[in-house]
Amino acid sequence: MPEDNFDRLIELINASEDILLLPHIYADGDALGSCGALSAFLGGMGKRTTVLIQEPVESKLAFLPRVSGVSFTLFGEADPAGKRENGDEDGKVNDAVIPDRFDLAIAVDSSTPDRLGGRLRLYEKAKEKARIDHHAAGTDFAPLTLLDPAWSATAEGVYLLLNRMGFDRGDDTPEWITPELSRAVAACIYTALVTDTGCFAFSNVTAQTHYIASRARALSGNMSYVYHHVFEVKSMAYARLMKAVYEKIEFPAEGIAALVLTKEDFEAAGAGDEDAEGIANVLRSIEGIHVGIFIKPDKVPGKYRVSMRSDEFCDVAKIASAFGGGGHVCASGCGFAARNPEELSKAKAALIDAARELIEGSARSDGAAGSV
Ligand SMILES: [Mn+2]
Repeated sequence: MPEDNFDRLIELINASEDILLLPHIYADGDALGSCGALSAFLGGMGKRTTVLIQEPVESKLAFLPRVSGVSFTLFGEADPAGKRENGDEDGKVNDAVIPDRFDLAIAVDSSTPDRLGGRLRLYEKAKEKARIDHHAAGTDFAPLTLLDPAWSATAEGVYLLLNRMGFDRGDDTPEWITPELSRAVAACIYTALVTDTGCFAFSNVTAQTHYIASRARALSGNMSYVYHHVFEVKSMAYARLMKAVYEKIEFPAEGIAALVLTKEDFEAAGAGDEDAEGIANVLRSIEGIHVGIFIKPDKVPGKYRVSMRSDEFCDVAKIASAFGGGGHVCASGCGFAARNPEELSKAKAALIDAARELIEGSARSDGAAGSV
């Protein structure tokens, strides 16, 4: 990325009055935090900004508007009259409602145009378009892009951009950037970093990540609530579901934990798919377990989805691909159909056999690791 892309984007921002910020669909902490930081800062400059989101903000990130003062506008509810008069069949606002409104649209943390969902039309209608991102794999869909795959989060790029515009410059910080404004921007950036790095645990973390986090923390004050809300708080339905999880975990062979949750388990807990997030990791987190196999019902009746997790010792992507799925060495998945409990047990047994073979194979190829 040419360094002067920063300057070109700053020129576009300075020349714009009305700016559209678009996080990717199913916006995460980085997408929303980066947009929140940009929106707070640009708002402080006197720009009109709209952060247009495709779905309601996840409850774990609901604190962001409170700490940043930024409101997120839900696409489809941007104009209730428009929704009625000009809505698509699915009830969402179409672009006739906001025609040619924006001087500048910025796609944030979005690696491909698809990631903008139905808002792509609004992006394309803006007079000027840009993209800020950190995904190495993606499409170069914007006329101007700020992207560095070495950034742990898009928010690193946002910090570097805003820093050039006067943010966090110590005594040289312009007066219009008040401590309150700095606090709001910093809280958003810090949230983005915490979420995209798994609390600074992932391999994407660099010295620059820690530097920016340190600066953000210095400006924002205590941010421990981010960890609490994003990683610690679980839904009540998750808690109820966990009773079933611990009752039903099986250890069919050394190093293997297997779990089947049925439609009835979900119904009894009042839980949906979103409440089952992280359960596969629970299996892997048990001491001595190399492979965790979590089977849950698919939305399609008679079908099941399998999430597998492993330690470094086993490549569960091998099992997943043998069963028509795919994924990564330590996290992969597949699906199968089962019309009755017998077929479900058979499929589970086949997966367990595959895991057993995988563990035995790994033990043979690395004798010492076998006893880990
Ligand atoms: Mn990101």
